[in-house]
Amino acid sequence: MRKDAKIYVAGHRGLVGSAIVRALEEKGYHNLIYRTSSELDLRQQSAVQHFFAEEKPDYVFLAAAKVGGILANSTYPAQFLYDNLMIQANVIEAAYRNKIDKLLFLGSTCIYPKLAPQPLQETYLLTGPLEETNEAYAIAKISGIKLCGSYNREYGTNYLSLMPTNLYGPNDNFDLGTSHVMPALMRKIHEAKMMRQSTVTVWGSGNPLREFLHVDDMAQACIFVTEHVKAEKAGEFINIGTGVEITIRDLALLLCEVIGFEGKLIFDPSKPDGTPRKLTDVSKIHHLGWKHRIELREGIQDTYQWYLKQMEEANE
Ligand code: GFB
Repeated sequence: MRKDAKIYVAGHRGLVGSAIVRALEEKGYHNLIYRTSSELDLRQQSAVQHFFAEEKPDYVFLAAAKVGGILANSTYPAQFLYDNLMIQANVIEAAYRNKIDKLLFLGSTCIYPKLAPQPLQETYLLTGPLEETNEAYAIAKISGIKLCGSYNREYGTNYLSLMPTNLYGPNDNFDLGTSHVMPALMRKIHEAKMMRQSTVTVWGSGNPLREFLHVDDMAQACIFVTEHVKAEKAGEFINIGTGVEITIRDLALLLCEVIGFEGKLIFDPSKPDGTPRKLTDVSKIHHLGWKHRIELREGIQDTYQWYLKQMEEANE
């Protein structure tokens, strides 16, 4: 990528999009373009076609998506399926029509079958039934992978798909009803400490295993792959993760330690556990030359500092 290449980051205000913008700017890319969702509704085909025809970007990072935690996924399946199908179909087709050099599509490891062998190798896609709590989202993301692959096969495009494990970091969604576990527990534990409460409620049994990747590592992976990997070398898609997992219970305990909360954890079995385990096999991305840098404790400390700063600014 030339430093003056015109790069469109779709979803630039979200967790991943904002990290990609930060990382691109740090690396000296200076011709970035973006639109808020009120300026450009990516679900509207003609608006997307018009935007691409006018701007003609060289590269596209497709980080715009309807996302959320386990409860949001199971409460709003229609929105998760429709919005994501529309966004990705419109952007991928507009990229093709406007001869974009390279497009990066981002999915999630929830595309894998619920009970797939662990760690999850890329070849396990579509080998079994999906986890029910996020089936709609997973079907949308599998369609996105297949869309990129089909355009590559039929039209010779260079569209790559990355499947990150559970991400966290600055600019995450901290709304307790719709967020993922990391921001939800960070907020709950912080608030319990401030209010001198003796307990914090953790959803589910605490037994599910998850793998967490700091979003700044994810942004580095996105840029690395865009700069160095061709779609034909990547295969259908590439897992991005740390290859290290932790139970939700131990994650909660680690958060308590970093935040400095000494109360007790209470588990709420009325909330879903979701998939029991989803550990990525990261050999493919390691083989291509990328590895994560930020370990979990350090990443949580960094995110908590960011969270405190946001709280301070909001109270000023
Ligand atoms: O992060 P999370 O919402 O999503 O939940 P998934 C992970 C685990 O943490 C589940 C538990 O077992 C939750 O029950 N958990 C404990 C909590 N306390 C909380 C809490 O306060 N809030 C939340 N949200 N969870 C999502 C998928 O799955 O992960 C998406 O629904 C996507 O499709 C995303 O793949 C990365 O890891 O279960």
